[in-house]
This record gives sequence, structure tokens and C-alpha cells, in this order.
Amino acid sequence: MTANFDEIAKQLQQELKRRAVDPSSPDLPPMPPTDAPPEQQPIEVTHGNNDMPMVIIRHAPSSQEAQVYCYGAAVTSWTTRGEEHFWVSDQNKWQVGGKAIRGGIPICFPQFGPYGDLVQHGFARVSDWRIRSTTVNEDQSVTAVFGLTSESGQEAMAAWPHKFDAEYSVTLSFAGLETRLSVKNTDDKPFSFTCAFHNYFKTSVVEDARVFGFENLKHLNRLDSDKEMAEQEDSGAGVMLTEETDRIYMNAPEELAAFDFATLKVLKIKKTPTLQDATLWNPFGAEGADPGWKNFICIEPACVTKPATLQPGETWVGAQLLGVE
Ligand code: TA6
Repeated sequence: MTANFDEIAKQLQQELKRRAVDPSSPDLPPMPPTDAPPEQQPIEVTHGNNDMPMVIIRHAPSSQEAQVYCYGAAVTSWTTRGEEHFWVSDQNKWQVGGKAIRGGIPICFPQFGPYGDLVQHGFARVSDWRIRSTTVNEDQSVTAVFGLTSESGQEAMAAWPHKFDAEYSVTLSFAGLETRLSVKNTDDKPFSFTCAFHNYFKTSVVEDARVFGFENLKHLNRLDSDKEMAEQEDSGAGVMLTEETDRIYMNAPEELAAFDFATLKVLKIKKTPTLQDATLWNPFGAEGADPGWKNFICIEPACVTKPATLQPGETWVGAQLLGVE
């Protein structure tokens, strides 16, 4: 007998719909009622530090919460059962139009680092993004979408003469936190860009972290004029940071992980192939380092060594999914 896949797909869809609307479903915990106070709603549009506009996203069935500032579309907090997974500097001034928010997930776009004519890491992290939509999806995941276009006339964009429409969606689901950047070329000529999700993961102390997924990969050592370093043998113990480190691993695998020996926490990072590189950074107290450097490790899915090029009308998408165990 041939299986009728269309029929099975239809039934599955109906089942998902039923679960989304039926709070008594035994498999999925209920969402808060729609008349619950704002601080219990899946999406709360509010103000954060220094009265800056911010969105709080809540996925009550898995006790997750995330905070995203419109300035830089910066995710500054992600908690599971109240436990924070991002480091945020206590030196931040929290000013729209000021310095980029340091910590969480700054978006580096359309330039990673100093490689180009723009300000370090591009203008996305120092631009004011607009909230485009907020949605509770059928599978109970919750999404907030932010937009930034060349039409918004922000000062930091002046040095990049291209027309574009960028959309950044932040989703909480049973799988974890997903961030997704899509960039559309709305110009009549092609353009290229580099980018990264500059994740600042919180560590008990950075020396207790081990990073898995970088074994047997070449990397550029940014502390040595981007010298290409040979692959390191896989000892099975992960990469450990014991001194200032600033690397770009080329062709990094789609799954990476960080293990914290002090808390026994495993952080998993899945990334799309469009983010072919991944960086590893900690300043280890070097001159100018943030005083909080001991408590973070930056692992950043990135598109750096082969910039993305978009023809007029084309769209590029890069995403990461972060999970914790
Ligand atoms: O991704 C690592 C890196 O490019 C480092 O070289 C370091 O400069 C870091 O980002 C932070 O940059 P920022 O401009 O935020 O101080």
C-alpha cells in the first residue's frame, strides 16, 4: 500500500492547529490567556534601560524570555527558567545614537570588524530599528520582527551608498532562541557585505569554557595580522582560552557548542551555511578590554571570509538557533 503523504501532512497540520487553539491539549502547556497583564503576555512592547524602546518576548510553555532593544535590534537577555545566558557590560551608557550596546547579540552588518570603509562592525548595531510585527505562531513559538532600510536616513549609513531592506526576526520556541537576518537588495546595482551575530555568552569564568566544533579547522589569527593558522589536531577536549584570543574560523561546521565546566551548562549553536565562518574572541584583560571580560566568551556565526553578494532584487538569509542543556 502506498502511503498518502498529502493526507498525513494535512492531518499533522490539523493536529498542530488543534494544539495551538486547544489549551487542554495534553502535550503542550497552555499559553497565558489574552487578557493576562502585559508582564505575562508573549510579547510586551515596553521601555528598558534609560527609557529605550524594547520588546520582551516570552515563551511561557518552556519558561524562556528574551529582551530586544530597538537600538541595534540588540538582543540583550535570554533566560531559560530564569537563568541568563548572555553577558551584558555594566559599562554600557544605554543611549540611542550613542555607542553600540556591548553584550547580548550585537548585529555586525554590513561590515564585520574594521574590514571596509564603515565604522567598526558596520552601522546595524548603532541604528534605530523599527518593530515590524509581533506574532504568536501556530506551534506556540513567539516572534518579534524588526526592520531597517536605507530609506531611514540614519547618519551611520551615509558611507554605504546602497539601497536595501533588512529584516531581523527573533523567535523563542521549544527549540530555543532563533535570530534570523534577511537582507534584500532594493537597488538597481549589486552590492556585497559581511556580517556576524556577535554573541556574548555568559561564562562563570572564561577559563572554564571549552568550545567544540573548531577542531581541525584553519583560522585567521587577527592578533597576528590575520595570519592563516594551520588546523589544530582534535584532542577531543575542545578549544580552551588561556590568553587574548581573536580568531576567525573558516568553514566552521553548522553545529558548535560551548561547555562550562563550572556550571556544567552546554550551549548549542546551529547556524545556516550562509554563515560559513565563526569567530572566537575574548580580550583577556588586554588594553581597553571591558572590566567584565572574564565573564564572557564570544562565539559568532559570521559571513566574513567570503562576503555575500546580492544582485538587484535578491535576498540573503542568515540564521542561528541557540539552545541550552
Ligand atoms: O569579533 C571580535 C571582535 O571583532 C574583536 O576584534 C573585538 O574588537 C570585538 O569584536 C569587539 O568589538 P567592539 O567594536 O564591540 O569593541
